[in-house]
Amino acid sequence: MRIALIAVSGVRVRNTLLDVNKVTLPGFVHRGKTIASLPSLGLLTLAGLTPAEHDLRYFDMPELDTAVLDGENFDLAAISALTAKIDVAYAIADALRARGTKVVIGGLHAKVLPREVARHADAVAVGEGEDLWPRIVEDAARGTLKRFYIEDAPGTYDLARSPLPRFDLLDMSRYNRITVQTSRGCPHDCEFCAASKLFGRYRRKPVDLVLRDVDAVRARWERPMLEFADDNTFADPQWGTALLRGLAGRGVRWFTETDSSLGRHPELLDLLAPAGCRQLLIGFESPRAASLKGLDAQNWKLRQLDGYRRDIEAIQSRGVSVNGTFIVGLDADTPDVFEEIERFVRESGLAEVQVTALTPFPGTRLHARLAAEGRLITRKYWDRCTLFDATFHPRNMTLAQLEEGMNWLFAKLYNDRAVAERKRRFLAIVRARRAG
Ligand code: B12
Repeated sequence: MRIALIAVSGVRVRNTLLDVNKVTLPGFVHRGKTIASLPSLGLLTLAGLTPAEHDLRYFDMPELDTAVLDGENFDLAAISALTAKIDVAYAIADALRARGTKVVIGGLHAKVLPREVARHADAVAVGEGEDLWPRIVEDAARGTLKRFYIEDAPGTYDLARSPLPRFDLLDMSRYNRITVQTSRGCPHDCEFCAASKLFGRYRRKPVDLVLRDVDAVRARWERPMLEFADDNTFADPQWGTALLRGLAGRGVRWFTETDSSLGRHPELLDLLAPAGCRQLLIGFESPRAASLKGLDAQNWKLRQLDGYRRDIEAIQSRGVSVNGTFIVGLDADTPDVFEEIERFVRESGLAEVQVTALTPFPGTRLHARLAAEGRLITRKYWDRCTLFDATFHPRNMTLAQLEEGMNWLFAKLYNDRAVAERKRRFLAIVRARRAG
């Protein structure tokens, strides 16, 4: 068969909460541009599980653009999409099916809303693809494709069986970063999290397999910049230590997401920079205790709050910058929370910051709760699941106050001076470290 792998990637921001002029602030746009071109690791992983007799092509299609498929006559198209652009995925699927190509759609949105997705696809992959895809390919080749392919035990795929993602399908000149996965899932259970639903239990990939993947990228690209497609890389410090030891000396630079507990593991911290770690994204979520209360089932984040500044300092003093992320619109957020976040960012010395609006992705506990409380603005708002759009009524402020607050905060955090000041402070730490 001729198989098209189509990633509906790129970023999407409709900006119902942000004044578009302010969003052109350089500090904000820079990160957006940096990540926007990432390819889909999910599809490259499935490609690694496809029998060699099939002919595979990979496409990034951020918008409907089936002209690039003209004259190609694919038998099967595998589409990977997230909630924010599921409408684009549907348009691509409809266009391909009209040409007689069989379409299978998978990814997070398909996992939680398979019946909606089935209206635009011949088959829907519900869950992690590694066990489903070989069955789909076999059935498609035989002409016996089923409507739904559902994983037997959700969120339990053993990462020790992970295939080598087919990085060779990519035109490397198009990408400034590549994703590699080292772990899946997260031990915390935050109400808003749209990933743990799919990735279930926290699982680590054996370090030798991570290194195999990293080496495959290195073979095609000198000194690559990697993003680990993880939810919480250092949740297990012992395995994290082994990972860092393995990465050291490989000449890679990388970025990943983890939680603030890393700041309390000195041995791990000392290994970060030598292993190529450039930046860690950490979800602090809020500097306000009341807003953190009940965010996760164990109140884990609330219990970390007092240590946040110390953790940031511990990590950054090792020459690794922290990109702190904050959520606005949490239930205990009042209109003065924006100033509180700005102050925390300034005083903590964070090198980078991201602020997003609380977003009830379908399938999350947050979505179920806000729907039950009658607080969703509309029943269906998938194209607003961007993290920068209004989707529900906050509890302790109006929508207008949320919008004004976000605009104020963005202007404060992302103007040239504020960005340069954060950079200057971080560079001073790095220089002092080199000198000492
Ligand atoms: C890297 C990344 C990106 C990259 C690349 C995305 C991509 N094409 O894969 C970029 C920068 C482009 C991106 C963009 C966005 N992202 Co993003 N991103 C991630 C991140 C950190 C890792 C994704 C990843 O590589 N995972 C590892 C691979 C192996 O998993 P996977 O892609 O899900 O694939 C597996 C299964 O889903 C399944 N599968 C997937 N597709 C298919 C298709 C078929 C046919 C089959 C059979 C199976 C299958 O099989 C795969 C193997 O098990 C995740 C966090 C996370 N944990 O997923 C957030 C995450 C996916 N992103 C998120 C968001 C919100 C966004 C943006 C909306 C941000 C924005 N404002 O623009 C945009 C989405 C816009 C769009 N295009 O729709 C949310 C999505 C929530 C949701 N339900 O939609 C996540 C979960 C982060 C979070 N916790 O909030 N993102």
